Amino acid sequence: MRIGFFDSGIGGITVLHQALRLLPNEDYIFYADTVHLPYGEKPKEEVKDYIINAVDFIAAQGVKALVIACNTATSIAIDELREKYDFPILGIEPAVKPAVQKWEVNRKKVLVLATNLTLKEEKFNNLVKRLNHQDIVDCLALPGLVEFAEKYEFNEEQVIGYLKEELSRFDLCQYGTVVLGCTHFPYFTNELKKLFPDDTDFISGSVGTAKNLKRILEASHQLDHGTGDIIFYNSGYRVEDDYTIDQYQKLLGMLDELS
Ligand code: DGN
Repeated sequence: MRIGFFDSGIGGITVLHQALRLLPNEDYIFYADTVHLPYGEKPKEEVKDYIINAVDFIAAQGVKALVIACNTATSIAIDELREKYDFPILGIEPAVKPAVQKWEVNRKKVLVLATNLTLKEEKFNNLVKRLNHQDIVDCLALPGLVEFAEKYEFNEEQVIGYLKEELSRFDLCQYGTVVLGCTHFPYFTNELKKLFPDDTDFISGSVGTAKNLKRILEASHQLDHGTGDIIFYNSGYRVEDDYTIDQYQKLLGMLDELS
């Protein structure tokens, strides 16, 4: 059986990329809710409905596990989804915990970049509270990066201009770790790196999520002998045209180069 991956758009590919590295002998379904993206600026209840409909569709295709490869969707719907389905459902959350642990060593602050919805949600705010370090964690929503990614605009100059403006009110030298708390953001790691001091760390939850997925499949003896084949769906429709499939594959290639 295949493993499902879900995001509002191409962000989920950054998590799928990590899974393909760790679990190359699995086959996958990648579902992007392209009709309803972006999720990050919409009302929570509306987005929750989109997520439930999408996951209903994915479940109907038959999957042995599902990765909600979207921080926004994880923060607003993961508990409900886990109650509804009997296959394992993994989420992704801003990697604040390892970032705060780095503060213990370098005494430099943490900047969390995510969508507005993720940053507003209880799940994220409780996590920061539990770590008891609200004083060293700053947050910034960057919806523009989701837009750039979805238009396949990885044009460095434009992206850097946007980032410079959004980051202008922060003293970037005070940060030791930047948390990429939206799965669309790793595409822009190089641009972000240009703006922060050289020793700044950039971390996302995608490696941890892929490791968890492997651990769960191993523990339940569900590892397969597949070929890394991926079936793509855009909002309930199987993607069959070569151009779009090629675009998705190119993104995986681009991520190979970034890492
Ligand atoms: N990629 C998603 C995330 O990780 O939060 C959301 C992007 C969006 O739809 N705004």
